[in-house]
Amino acid sequence: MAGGYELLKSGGDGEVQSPKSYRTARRIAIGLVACLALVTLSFLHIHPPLSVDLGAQDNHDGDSVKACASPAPPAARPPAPINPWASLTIEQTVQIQKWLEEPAQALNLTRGAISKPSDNHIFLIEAYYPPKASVLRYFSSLSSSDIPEKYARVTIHHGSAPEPVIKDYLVGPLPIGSSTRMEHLTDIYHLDAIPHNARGFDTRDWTTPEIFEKMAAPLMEAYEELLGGTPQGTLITAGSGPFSFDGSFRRLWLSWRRSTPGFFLHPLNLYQYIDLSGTDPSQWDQLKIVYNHQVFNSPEAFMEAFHNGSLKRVPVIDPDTDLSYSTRKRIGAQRDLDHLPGPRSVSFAGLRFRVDHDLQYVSWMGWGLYLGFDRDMGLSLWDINFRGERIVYELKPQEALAQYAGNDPFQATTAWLDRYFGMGQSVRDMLPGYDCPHEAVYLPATTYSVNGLSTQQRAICIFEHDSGRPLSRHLGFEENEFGAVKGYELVIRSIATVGKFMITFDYIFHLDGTIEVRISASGYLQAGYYDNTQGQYGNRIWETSMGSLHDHVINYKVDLDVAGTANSLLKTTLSQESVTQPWFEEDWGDEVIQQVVTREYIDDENDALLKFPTNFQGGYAIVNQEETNKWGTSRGYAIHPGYSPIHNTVVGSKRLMKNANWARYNLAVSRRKETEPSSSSMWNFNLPGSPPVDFHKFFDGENITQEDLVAWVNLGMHHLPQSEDAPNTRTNTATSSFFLTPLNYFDHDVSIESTNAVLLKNPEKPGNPFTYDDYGVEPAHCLPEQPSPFEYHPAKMFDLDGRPAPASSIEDMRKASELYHRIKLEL
Ligand SMILES: *[C@@H]1O[C@H](CO)[C@@H](O)[C@H](O)[C@H]1NC(C)=O
Ligand SMILES: *[C@@H]1O[C@H](CO)[C@@H](O)[C@H](O)[C@H]1NC(C)=O
Ligand SMILES: *[C@@H]1O[C@H](CO)[C@@H](O)[C@H](O)[C@H]1NC(C)=O
Ligand SMILES: [Cu+2]
Repeated sequence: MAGGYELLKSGGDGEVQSPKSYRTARRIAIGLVACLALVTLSFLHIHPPLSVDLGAQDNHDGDSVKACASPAPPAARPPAPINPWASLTIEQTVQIQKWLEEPAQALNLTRGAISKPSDNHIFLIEAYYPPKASVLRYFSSLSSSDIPEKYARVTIHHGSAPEPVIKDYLVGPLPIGSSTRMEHLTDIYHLDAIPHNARGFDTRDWTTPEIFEKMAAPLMEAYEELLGGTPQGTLITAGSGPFSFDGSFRRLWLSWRRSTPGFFLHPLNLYQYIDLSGTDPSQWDQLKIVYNHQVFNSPEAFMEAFHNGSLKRVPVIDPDTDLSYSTRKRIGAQRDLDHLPGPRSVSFAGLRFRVDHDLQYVSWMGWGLYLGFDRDMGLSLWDINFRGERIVYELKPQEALAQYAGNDPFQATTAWLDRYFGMGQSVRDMLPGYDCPHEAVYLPATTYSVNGLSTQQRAICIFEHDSGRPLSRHLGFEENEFGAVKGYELVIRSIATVGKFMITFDYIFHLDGTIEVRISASGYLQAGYYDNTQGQYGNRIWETSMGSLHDHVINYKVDLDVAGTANSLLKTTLSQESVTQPWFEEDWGDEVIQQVVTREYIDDENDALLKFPTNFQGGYAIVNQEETNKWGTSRGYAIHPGYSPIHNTVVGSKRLMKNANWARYNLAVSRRKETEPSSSSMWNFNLPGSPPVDFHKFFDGENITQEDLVAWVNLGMHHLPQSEDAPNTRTNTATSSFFLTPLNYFDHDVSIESTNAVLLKNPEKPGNPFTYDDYGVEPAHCLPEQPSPFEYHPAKMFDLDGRPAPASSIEDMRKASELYHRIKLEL
């Protein structure tokens, strides 16, 4: 604001400004005072006399700067008094846990935190979403007898079964009562039971003594000499995945890293392939060791070569080497004026969005929606309405893959599917003022793990911001042509940290009915060990570190309901034609080459595995053929590519096969089914050959014309890391988005309804300023509340009986957060 705005002065002729623009100048001056006040607010508290000065300024002006209204959001008016997608409360979860542990259920359970692979334990308890039909019935009747029954999904590791296996169960109806039953949940999977070798992620795998004894102890001497450290000291290890092809084994490559801040960027060149199959750790084994491109089939062979002088060695890095390139500590000279805090956004007239904290319902400018949150993928959006019509029933991330390349066994075999690790479970509190603006409203989320329940108070943030550009504008001279609509947007955000890497999930609502779905990535790379054989697979970023080439692809479920649930898939193609017309003169000839649009409906689901056309000549939309706008055009919503609309480069890798075949396309459209709720599952990661959810099986030749449809849309990035990825990847280019945007859905652009807009009128006399109508919405000014001091708290933990648990140690917090990237082998 203070950034150099000056009223235009017309030459040096001293022309008198109109009273209106004079007032504007005064307003700006007052605003400037308010901004300065902001900067000095903390000071003010200690030095009251300053505020007297401020008051004096105001009195001088004739009206005083009042304190702004509290930035709390006004109460929301959800369409129903319940959220059908609400997570289970801690009490509900504990009640289910106790019920499952009753002898009547005969599950022979051991509590997760003390269980061994050969025990039965509960891996997950969470809400299971009700069928769409029952939710829609309830929303249209709002009769309490139509409230959908609540069910939980429970995952149990049956480690003590003769054939150890993982099973998912439905438990309900809830609350637990005489009618509560438990049934094996199979109809949403393409496998009856999940092989135990593909079981859920558990950091306690690394506390098993056999891991240290068999994998690390025999190599101790070599670690010190070749890597310059020991597993108890300056080295840590990391595991790559997937761990299995079809569940017949559980094996992974370990690679070593220096234990230093930003250890992700300090890989070393020793790799060990280990076998952790089955539930008996005494059977676990070490299969291969690779050091500096030399391969050994046993620790004995490796150690023999190490001792007999035949091992080709790489010099160990000097212990005094400065490793700080991988830290986030500020370096360099301070830039000009960077000692001042930058601008911050303040809603001077109070927040303009409504939030129901308990129901997790949000509304803004004609939009209304419910939020959900789960272990696997975190935040999801439900029943998204705009101006009284449902646009989207469900908008939910499904899976996030990252497939690497390299000339070493670790990078070359890594193909993460992050749902396995629990992207929702890996959400931590946001940094207020940094991750979201100061006035953002935060919502909590609670997830279940074998170690207990964890609540993040700031899992989700919601804020409105000024995009800084008008949504529409025109300069004109006919009446009512000249004006602009401000480009305000509502953002709903959550940030998941999966090991090394953060994904910011944004849902951005626009005034014209557009929803922008965007991800941005940051955090550390999974760096590879650099030597001169690695150039084809990335860029060198340090002495012995490289950024390894990889693709990210993130899949979303978009259940659009465009003017109802009967929808079709419209394909639009832009191409070129030559036409001759009688109306041309000989000068140009009678042939014209021009663009032409063709439209077709894709009827067959098998033809709905789609890529965007070259040069984006055309695209795809979900339309209702039976509902037209005023101009007779079918009402639709387009799936409009945004930034980096890529799909996976690699097809046919054994490590990403049937478990992620959604990643081959930009988008795909299938008939919506309760038995196909998701394109992936947490076990898909470790079962590329026979996954529980095989996306291609959704496409079985059904007619998708005027049916309830789901679009499965991919975002992503071809990530060829560079030296500027150190210390962390930057969100400005590591970003991807798509838009759901009205396509002949309305008769005209509805953002013209906005009163945060201006309409100009020609001056009556040449030289006078334009007059204008601001619809009575003038910039407000007041003294904003002082931003809360920065604070950050660890997650609140509860044990499986619902009691507050003692605060986690930093080591436990690290284990839960750094996953397979920092395995501390325990002695
Ligand atoms: C219960 O599980 C334990 C392992 O936790 C196992 O040793 C025992 O045999 C199981 N009991 C039954 C009845 O299956
Ligand atoms: C050293 O040990 C390796 C691994 O067992 C063996 O292949 C090689 O022949 C040995 N070399 C000498 C010189 O003994
Ligand atoms: C699909 O269904 C629509 C509407 O019922 C029908 O017009 C069309 O012919 C069907 N397509 C095929 C290939 O059966
Ligand atoms: Cu990346």
